[in-house]
Amino acid sequence: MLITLEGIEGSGKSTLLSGLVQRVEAGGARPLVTYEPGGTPAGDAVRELLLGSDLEIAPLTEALLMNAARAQLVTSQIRPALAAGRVVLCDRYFDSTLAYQGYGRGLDIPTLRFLCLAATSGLDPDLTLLLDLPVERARARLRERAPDRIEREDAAFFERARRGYLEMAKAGGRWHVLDATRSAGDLLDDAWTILRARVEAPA
Ligand code: Z5A
Repeated sequence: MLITLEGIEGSGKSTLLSGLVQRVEAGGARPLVTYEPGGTPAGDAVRELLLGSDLEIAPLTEALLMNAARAQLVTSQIRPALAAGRVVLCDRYFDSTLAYQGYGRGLDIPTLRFLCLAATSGLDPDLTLLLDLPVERARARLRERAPDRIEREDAAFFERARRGYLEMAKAGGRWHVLDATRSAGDLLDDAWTILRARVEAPA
């Protein structure tokens, strides 16, 4: 079972993820917990280039690098964990590319979907939790932190990414939208209600 967390930065994904991991582990499972971009030595090197550098990186290059890190993560970590029957919890996945490089930067969505399909060899999440939060609220939470290369974009960029996520979530199915203005404890309870039956179901 592949579970992904999505949302703009500061929406509380990492906080929710650590709470979910505790609950999944308390049930006796040994989940793979990972993130994008990164999660492997090669992927983390690409992450440093994408987020930690001041390099000028064109939107398509950015999308390709995100997918290069993703291909490594899916091949070397996620697919083997799923094959071993483990639950995988991933902080961001290909929906981030569609939201940021697609809706945010304006790249062609079908082209991005093709790149993501190649990078993941068609592996879709079973369940995606979207933490939805107004951009201003999210930015206020991160005010103390030095912004990385992408976080230096203006609010309009993140508004487009947020709108993109909400647009994608209209598809329903694997998508569950959580109101991220709620407290971290309430969010964890909401998310656990959605996940519990699935991760505790007998194999
Ligand atoms: N990116 C991309 O463009 N394309 C792609 O394909 C992929 C990624 C995969 C990755 O950043 C960047 O790469 C990201 C998208 C882009 N760029 N931006 N901008 P990252 O991995 O370094 O960071 P992030 O994913 O954006 O997450 P974050 O900034 O660490 O935020 P978060 O995980 O969503 O939130 P948090 O760390 O859990 O919480 C932030 C603060 O809010 C913290 O002080 C918490 O204590 C507080 N918090 C958390 N929950 C709550 C609630 N419920 N109420 C109040 N306060 C809360």
